[in-house]
Amino acid sequence: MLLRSLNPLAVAAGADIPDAVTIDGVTLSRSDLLGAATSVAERIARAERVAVLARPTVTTVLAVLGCLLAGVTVVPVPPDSGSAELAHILRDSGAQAWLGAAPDGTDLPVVPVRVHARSWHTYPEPDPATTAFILYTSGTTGPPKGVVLSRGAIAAGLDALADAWSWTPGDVLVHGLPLFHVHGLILGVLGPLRVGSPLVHTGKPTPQAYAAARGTLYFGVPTVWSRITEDPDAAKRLAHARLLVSGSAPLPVPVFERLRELTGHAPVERYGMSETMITLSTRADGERRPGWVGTPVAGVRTRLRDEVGADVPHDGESIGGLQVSGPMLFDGYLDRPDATAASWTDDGWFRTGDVAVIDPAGWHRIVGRESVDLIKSGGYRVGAGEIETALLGHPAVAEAAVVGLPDADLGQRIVAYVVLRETPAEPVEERLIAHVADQLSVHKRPREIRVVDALPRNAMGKVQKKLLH
Ligand code: MCA
Ligand code: AMP
Repeated sequence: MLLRSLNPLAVAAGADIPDAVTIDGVTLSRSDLLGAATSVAERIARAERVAVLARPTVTTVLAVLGCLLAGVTVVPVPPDSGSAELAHILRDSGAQAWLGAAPDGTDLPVVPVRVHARSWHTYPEPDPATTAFILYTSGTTGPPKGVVLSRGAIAAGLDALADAWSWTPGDVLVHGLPLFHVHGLILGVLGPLRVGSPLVHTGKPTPQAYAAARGTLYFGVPTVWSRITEDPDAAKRLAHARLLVSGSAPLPVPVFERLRELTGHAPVERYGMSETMITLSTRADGERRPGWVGTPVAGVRTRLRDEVGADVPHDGESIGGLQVSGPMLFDGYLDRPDATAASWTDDGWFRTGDVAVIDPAGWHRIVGRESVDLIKSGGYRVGAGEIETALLGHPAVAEAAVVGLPDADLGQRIVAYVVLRETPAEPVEERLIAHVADQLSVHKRPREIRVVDALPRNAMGKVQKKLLH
């Protein structure tokens, strides 16, 4: 039963860890975390679902841990959420209160998190099928959907990674990723607590911050690693590390090679989704292949299917839609039975929407996505549709088409093509960018607006995005 427990502090029970979590300049021991999180649990134990404004602070960590102790579902909210995105997440999730920090002008009750409060009450371990998190993630159209992740799925996902990466209490994890997604929050906070290894969160994931933190295990999205390779002095200071792990988006081969050259470490690549946690990874004790994301982690099976559902051979060359199964998969999209049903095959496999090849030894290479409407920018998943809707809500915009164009720093750069209602008296580009940042979130803003006279459309009137580049 211990294996499936998701009381992250119980798993590392035993000796105290004096520096269990360091974040935003504050260090808490394991017993500090347990005492303060239990006091949070006492305040919210009767709630079902609470929203947590996921700033990288100790308050966020304690709010999440308190909910896990009490069996309350956490809805992490991006701290830069704009008005439309925030309203959507709160309405859709049915969150009953803010736990910890809250945005200005909120209508929901706010339950404070007291960092110095302590309680030693013990709670029974909730059923592994209980929902731990509802994480909001973008689809190709419409507003973000709530991904329902159970305690059991998270426990299985973290244990599979500890195995793949030989992650032990002797490690110190360093990262500076946001705390509202699988990568930074589940892997990056719950992972070290479950394993019993200290965490150092750097705030922003800058090359200087990574170089200054003395860790053994470092997590980053490709943009973080690419920026580190552009700062060779910082990169060389990572030579002492045990493992550099890259994920959330494709790691360009030149960045892989440069990182190996500067740090002496070939990075470990791993692949996953909010819906599936991490399903594929290079192993700590195994081969590393630039451009490849490794083999299935414990409990995972994968297969490739073509457009009509026929089997695609695992020959290292044939390309097919990647489907996965395993114990770390989500339970479905919140209140979206149609979207949930559409993402599963009749025989119980999850359609990732990614296109891949698998070689005879079980190695996977992610070739791309099935839809041009899902963009990965800086490791963030952004739907073209939600940005188009936001742009169309601006009075100056008559038509909009959003694409992800290749970008050396961000992987893909969000570019919006717009047709304006009338010729503006002054340039509108900056105002449109700010409009999306205010409505959705800063990281979803287009980096570029291109004003055009008309969008390319086919005979059916559908925008031909492949012509926008
Ligand atoms: C610029 N800024 C603006 C505007 N323009 N603010 C408001 N309105 C504007 N129009 C400000 C920003 O607020 C910020 O300010 C600064 O400009 C820099 O913004 P930006 O360029 O967007 O950020 P960055 O520093 O370049 O970010 C790069 C990054 C970030 C750090 C790599 O993209 C990142 O954290 N990515 C991680 C994504 C992630 O964790 N994905 C995991 C998904 P200020 O400096 O004041 O803040 S989970 C997943 O994918 C699966 C499961 C998996 O496999 O892991
Ligand atoms: P998210 O929902 O933010 O979890 O994004 C999941 C998507 O990120 C996947 O469907 C992939 O398209 C992409 N992704 C994650 N890790 C990798 C990787 N190592 N290589 C290529 N794409 C990745």
